[in-house]
Amino acid sequence: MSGAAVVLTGFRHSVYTRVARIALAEKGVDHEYEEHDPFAPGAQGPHPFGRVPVLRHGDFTIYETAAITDYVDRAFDGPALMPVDAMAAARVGQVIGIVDAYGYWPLVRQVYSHAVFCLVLGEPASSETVAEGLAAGPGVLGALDAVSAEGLVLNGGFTRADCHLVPMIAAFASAPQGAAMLGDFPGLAAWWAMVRARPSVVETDVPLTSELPRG
Ligand SMILES: N[C@@H](CCC(=O)N[C@@H](CS)C(=O)NCC(=O)O)C(=O)O
Repeated sequence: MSGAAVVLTGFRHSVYTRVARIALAEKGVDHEYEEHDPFAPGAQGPHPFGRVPVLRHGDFTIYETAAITDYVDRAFDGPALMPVDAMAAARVGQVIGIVDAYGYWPLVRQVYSHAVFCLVLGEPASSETVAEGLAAGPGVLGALDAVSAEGLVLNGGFTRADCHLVPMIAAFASAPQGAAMLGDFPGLAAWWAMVRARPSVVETDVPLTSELPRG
């Protein structure tokens, strides 16, 4: 089964797609990539809730990014993306939960979208929305800073926690206000300074341009 074709459907500027791409890169999984913009009007994709990414492996289809990275880690050879230690493994799940439940919306959909993405694409942006996202930032960054300071994960040993957190922090820190706020959390800032140079992180960094393919 692990020799079957692997196809990732995603959107080039999607942080969740980048999570999956980082996991695939870390495991060294050869795969095809299909572009699908879930925000395009009338977009019909393979995800029943209209999101990306979706992974196919032969006849097996999986969506929800945490399930995708779990599957990629278990189904393919390559370096393990989960710690063996029970506490460290629990922290990985906690980081993914923080990112999904409390981080994605303010850091990405409020700050990054309205302070970076919309400006580059010439789409309407809301400074109120940026302010709302920034107001939520210290709570999220503080929780993650505490995890990195503890040393179980986000400490140099690359795990699914890093896969899930990298795209969110990359997007947030691409806004000047986000980069400034990240500097207030030294543990997390040091983690980001280290991890951003990693090959899987560099090769999945898609530059944002004003030409956004639709479809
Ligand atoms: N719970 C989903 C979230 C994925 C998600 O929100 N993806 C965004 C792109 S980063 C998306 O497809 N958004 C489309 C929309 O909100 O309509 C997962 O973990 O995969």
